[in-house]
Amino acid sequence: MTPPYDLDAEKRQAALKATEFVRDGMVVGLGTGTTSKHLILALGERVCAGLKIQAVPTSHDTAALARQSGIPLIESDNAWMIDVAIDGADQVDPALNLVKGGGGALLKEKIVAAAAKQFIVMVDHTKLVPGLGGSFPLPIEVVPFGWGSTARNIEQVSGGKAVLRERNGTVFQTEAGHVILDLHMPKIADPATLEIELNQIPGIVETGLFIGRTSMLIVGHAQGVDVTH
Ligand code: ABF
Repeated sequence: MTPPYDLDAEKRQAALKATEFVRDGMVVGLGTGTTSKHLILALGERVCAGLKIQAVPTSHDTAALARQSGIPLIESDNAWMIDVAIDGADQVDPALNLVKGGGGALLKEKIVAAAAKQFIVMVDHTKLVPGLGGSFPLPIEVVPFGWGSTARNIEQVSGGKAVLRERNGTVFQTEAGHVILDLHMPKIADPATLEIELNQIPGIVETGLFIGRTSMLIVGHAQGVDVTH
């Protein structure tokens, strides 16, 4: 493959493939991001054609698009049993570990992935990396109180640089009212250990590391899709 790539087409192909794993009667976790938009639109068409599903959205944007597309939603305070959650990712390593949260929805995304019997990840080919970190910082959702102190603790544990996320000159706020620290590290040598260490720091709500959660990876590329179980 040589540039320029049609990454949106790759995402769409991956999303269309993912819809094949959604069947009548399922409760489906709907991810957030541009790849998930393709998924929601395609699932909406199938719902209009008679597919019977209920869905749990991972963001307000996803909920709005799902409603517009005719997909019935389950309210967030229900004790759902999710059959399959389908979402995008920012990085995927060879062990199918992920960095997620570039869009700021990592908390709901992880809750939904953790509640799902199966977690399907859809990406364009540029998301595949030999190791996590480097080109993409690790998003970490933290409570606003004492965020500077939390950032310092994160830097001590990781050896990286934690940067408060801003959008259009103001501090980015998540749907849960938290802030995001983007942790820049040249390489995350041991993602599983880093996740455990970060989770011990007070103030951290959730990290964008998704370790050992991927049941299936669908990668879009110029010639079609690759599926890895
Ligand atoms: C969500 O959307 C996030 O976890 C991730 O940041 C992003 C994936 O990117 P894309 O817009 O390419 O689907 O899944």
